[in-house]
Amino acid sequence: MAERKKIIIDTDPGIDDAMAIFLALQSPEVEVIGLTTIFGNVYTTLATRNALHLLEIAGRTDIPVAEGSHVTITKGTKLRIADFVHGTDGLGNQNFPPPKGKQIDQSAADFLIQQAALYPGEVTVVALGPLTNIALAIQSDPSFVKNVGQIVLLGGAFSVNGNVNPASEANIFGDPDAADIVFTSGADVLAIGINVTHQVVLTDADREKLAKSSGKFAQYICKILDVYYSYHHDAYSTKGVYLHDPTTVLAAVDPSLITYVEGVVRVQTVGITRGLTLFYNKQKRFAEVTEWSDLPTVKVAVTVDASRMVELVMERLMHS
Ligand SMILES: [Ca+2]
Repeated sequence: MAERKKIIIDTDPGIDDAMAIFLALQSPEVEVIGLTTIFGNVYTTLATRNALHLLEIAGRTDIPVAEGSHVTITKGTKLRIADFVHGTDGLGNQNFPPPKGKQIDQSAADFLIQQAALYPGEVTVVALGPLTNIALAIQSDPSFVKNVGQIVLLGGAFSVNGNVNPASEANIFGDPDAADIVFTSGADVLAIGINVTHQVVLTDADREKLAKSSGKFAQYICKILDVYYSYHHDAYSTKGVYLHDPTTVLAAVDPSLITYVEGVVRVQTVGITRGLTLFYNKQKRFAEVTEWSDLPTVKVAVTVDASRMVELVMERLMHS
């Protein structure tokens, strides 16, 4: 068997984060070598607690958890926390007992830097929350960009409306300055935006199937899904939920499930369009130097094999 792809999941669990983490642990194509935590769906302290809890549920306390930043890259402390989407505990208001384990002493950024240096070109960072930790790693170690294999991130709304407001997607909105650093860093970045993840829907019928399965991950996920379903029903009138984070994990597990285009992405950091991701396809050579000129390109996902993705999520959560 080919060597498994090493991945570190940067996460703010989060209901779809929980699904994504379990999915990664159930995917023989990848080896999860660590979790790093960030604010977003919940504050960072709770994200760490939830990450430890999820690994205990999975029986994978061998995987280290490194705690990430409590503030944005510009030291902002007014964070946008999406607990109204995921429950005040981030996991569907289930009031799980506190985890027994503890995070490691290293910070998330230091852990990312260390692992990328230890396995140059081999570590894929799957970023499922605001990009603060990744930007900190880029800023504090000039060799991180070259050492890291790929950064597959959930972020952006490319040619569609955002989900925080018409301009901005939640993870980018959480720390737009960090996102702009990551997109322009020169690292191998693959962005999965909500233009793609909104095509990957777990329907009410899928959920019933999950509930009937005896798989331990399927059972756990069905317990925490209520809040997430009600939010989607109220906000989008959909009979199902978007699988943002699982889609992003699967793009790392099997890149053939998506297609992408390449270009330069900049992030608006101020004003009413703060958090907007703007993709330049490089087709026109502008007469003037622009804020997109001479910057490294990134990959932006455009299509997805949604039915295969949902099938994989179902299979892997049920057979656990
Ligand atoms: Ca997330």
